[in-house]
Amino acid sequence: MLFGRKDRNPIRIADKKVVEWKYTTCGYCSTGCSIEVGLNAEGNAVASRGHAEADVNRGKLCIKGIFEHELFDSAGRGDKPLVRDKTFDAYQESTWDAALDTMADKIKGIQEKYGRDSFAVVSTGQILTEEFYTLGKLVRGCIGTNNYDGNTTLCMASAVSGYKRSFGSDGPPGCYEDFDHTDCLIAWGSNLPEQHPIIYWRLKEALEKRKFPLIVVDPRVTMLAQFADIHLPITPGTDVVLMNSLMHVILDEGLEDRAYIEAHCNNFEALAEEVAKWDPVRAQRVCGIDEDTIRNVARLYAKSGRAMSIWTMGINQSTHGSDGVTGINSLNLITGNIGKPGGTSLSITGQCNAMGTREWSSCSGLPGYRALENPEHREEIAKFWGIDSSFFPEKRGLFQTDIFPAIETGQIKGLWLVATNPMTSMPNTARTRKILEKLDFLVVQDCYSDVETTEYAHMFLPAAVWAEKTGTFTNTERRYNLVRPAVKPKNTSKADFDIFRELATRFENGQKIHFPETPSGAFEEMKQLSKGAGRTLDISGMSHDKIEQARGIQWPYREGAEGLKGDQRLYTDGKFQTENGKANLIPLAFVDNNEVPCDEYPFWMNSGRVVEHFHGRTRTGKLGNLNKFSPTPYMEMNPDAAKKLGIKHQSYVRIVSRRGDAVVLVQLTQRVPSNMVFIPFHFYDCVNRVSLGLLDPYSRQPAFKQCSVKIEHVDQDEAGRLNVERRSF
Ligand SMILES: Nc1nc2c(c(=O)[nH]1)N[C@H]1C(S)=C(S)[C@@H](COP(=O)(O)OP(=O)(O)OC[C@H]3O[C@@H](n4cnc5c(=O)[nH]c(N)nc54)[C@H](O)[C@@H]3O)O[C@H]1N2
Ligand SMILES: Nc1nc2c(c(=O)[nH]1)N[C@H]1C(S)=C(S)[C@@H](COP(=O)(O)OP(=O)(O)OC[C@H]3O[C@@H](n4cnc5c(=O)[nH]c(N)nc54)[C@H](O)[C@@H]3O)O[C@H]1N2
Ligand code: SF4
Ligand SMILES: [Mo]
Repeated sequence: MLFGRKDRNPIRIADKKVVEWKYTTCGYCSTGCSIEVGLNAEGNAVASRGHAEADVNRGKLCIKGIFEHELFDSAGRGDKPLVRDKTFDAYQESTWDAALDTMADKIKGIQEKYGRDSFAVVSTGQILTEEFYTLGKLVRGCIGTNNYDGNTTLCMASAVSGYKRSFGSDGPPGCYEDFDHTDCLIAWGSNLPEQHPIIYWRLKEALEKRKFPLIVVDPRVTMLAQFADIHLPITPGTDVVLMNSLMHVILDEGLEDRAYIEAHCNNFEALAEEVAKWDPVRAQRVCGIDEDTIRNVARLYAKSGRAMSIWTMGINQSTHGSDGVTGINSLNLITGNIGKPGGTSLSITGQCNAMGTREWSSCSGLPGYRALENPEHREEIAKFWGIDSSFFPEKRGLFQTDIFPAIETGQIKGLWLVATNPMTSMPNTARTRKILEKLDFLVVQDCYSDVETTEYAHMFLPAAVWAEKTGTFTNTERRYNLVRPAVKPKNTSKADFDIFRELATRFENGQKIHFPETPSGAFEEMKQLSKGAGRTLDISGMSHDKIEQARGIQWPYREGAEGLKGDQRLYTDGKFQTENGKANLIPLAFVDNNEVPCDEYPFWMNSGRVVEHFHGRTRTGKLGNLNKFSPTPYMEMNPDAAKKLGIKHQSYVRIVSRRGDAVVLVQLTQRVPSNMVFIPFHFYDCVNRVSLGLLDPYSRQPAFKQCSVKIEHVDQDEAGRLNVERRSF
């Protein structure tokens, strides 16, 4: 193929000699793009392209998706199961059978000695839904520990909690197509162009066809903020105050949708009483947005016929994360903007299958959004699995962020980590390290043996990566999409699905419960469990083949459904999953409990992501084309603040908090205000050495985005050497 003028160095795109394209779904973010992986005659993955007929991405992929095929053979993949008696002894290679025998024995030993809940399991948002369902069966039905959670507590827990408090159930009610209908959009703490590039592309396309105001609430001038009509650089951790004040103006000026409130909402008077306290004059002093802008935005939002809000970690990762979500929901409820095209409250999910774990993993309850607290639900699942319902606990156990402190206090002695790397992703690395070192038995199950947490484990189980396996992911808009294997599992790595099944046979209940041999068998069970009057999470009309044919189907999609489209929106009839069917308006008192800048630690430390990398870089750090664009741990700093401290662009500095310190390269930029620094969290031994992570009272999610730091000069040569060491994975 030739591009450009023929007589002047035309760019040639190498012919990769693809003989077959395999349908699958991207394994990074929750956008849910349909991908085709190209195989050459030898069966090697050599190219990736977006699927032109997929509704989500319509042929597009972002920079991570384009290089997905390079992943299978990337460095550091696990080869064989590894075992050792003591942390820091040399690992011995093992067979799968021997490793799983040891694992089952160790779990049983710990449970016999210290009780069933003394062994904990923390999973992820990154394995397939059928794997989640199977893991749930194993943990809830066979191992029987109640201390079972996922890394989604670091990510989506506030959204889940807020949705449940407002609407009586989890499940994002909107869809990407809402961009095509809305008249006003507020994005709260969400940087779509970098973190969900293809959702951003959908938004941009909608904006090109039909202009509507885009309002971005973020203390940083993110890429999305640069494109916004109005940017609200909010004081960190004060979104709830802004929400209260927006609602204050709306009620004060009579801009609310009275009919909708009366027909579909509980508790309006209590909400009105609280927001009455937050006139813009008072609110501006707390949230840093001037009173006129607050009034202007409130009027824009309430007067546009259809308004929507989206949000991501700027809201969820906060000490008022769950409250913030209910605040956004209330803003939409009082303006009648739920369940209608362009009027919605849509949390933008994080990991590729953060939705799948919420739906089916049994982490915080039982499969299909069932609750441990509900005796009928316990009975129903126990019967379906063929065990006694008394085996289940009667309320949920600890969240991930409470499991770790319970290891510290000795209540929990053993831990199994499935597809999560707390050494990089949990706040306060020094504390995390000490906690992991305290364990009698730690198993890490990951595709990459060089993941940092393996250093503290007693056993490493090599898992297959996403497109070496079969199953489904659910994306941000409740759409099931299909992952088909493009290649075989590398080395002796196994699909997580098979690891769970094989471990289950080693437990007593594993003999009683049927574990289907294939992911589609597990999918059939999920379908059975999803059926029922009034269930929104109904997938009974789907099958793997149908999902592929449709390139993704949204739930609910009931048995006998015609066509290949599920419901685009929830709550279109204004009926919610609460006792009286009405949504709850929740008054939000503001509690100012963050670690705020002071004389000694004068900067806010904010953290997040860049487009090229995904989390702890186990994948993107090894792909040349991604890593070369963002090879170094760095920190955004305002030039005025730097000048005062005598800090130069591209010099190294040490950031210090009450927890620890880290050395980073400075990038001077106006993206951050003069009292804030921003650091991507992708690098090990960096931002989370410093972070605090106070917990939200409802969701137990850490406030990764707020703490205070000071900045010190360091020896440039020494820091440079340290940095090179850190980059070489
Ligand atoms: N390239 C890439 N994409 C990803 C990921 C990745 O690692 N890399 N990870 C995926 C996952 S799991 C997730 S959860 C998402 C995260 O997606 P996003 O949440 O969009 O990304 P972040 O950069 O973590 O945070 C978003 C913004 O929150 C802002 N913020 C900080 N404090 C506040 C505050 O007090 N109020 C408000 N309103 N905003 C605040 C930050 O300045 C930041 O710009 O991305 C997903 N997509
Ligand atoms: N400071 C700060 N810290 C943060 C955040 C922040 O914004 N700031 N964000 C938080 C958020 S939102 C999140 S989601 C977490 C993410 O933090 P982690 O959960 O630690 O995320 P990853 O680094 O993606 O770790 C997932 C691991 O699973 C492995 N893996 C991938 N696919 C598979 C598979 O199919 N099977 C198995 N067995 N393993 C697999 C990967 O190799 C990787 O090692 O970080 C949180 N930490
Ligand atoms: S936007 Fe997300 S799902 Fe789509 S290609 Fe990029 S990383 Fe993959
Ligand atoms: Mo996340």
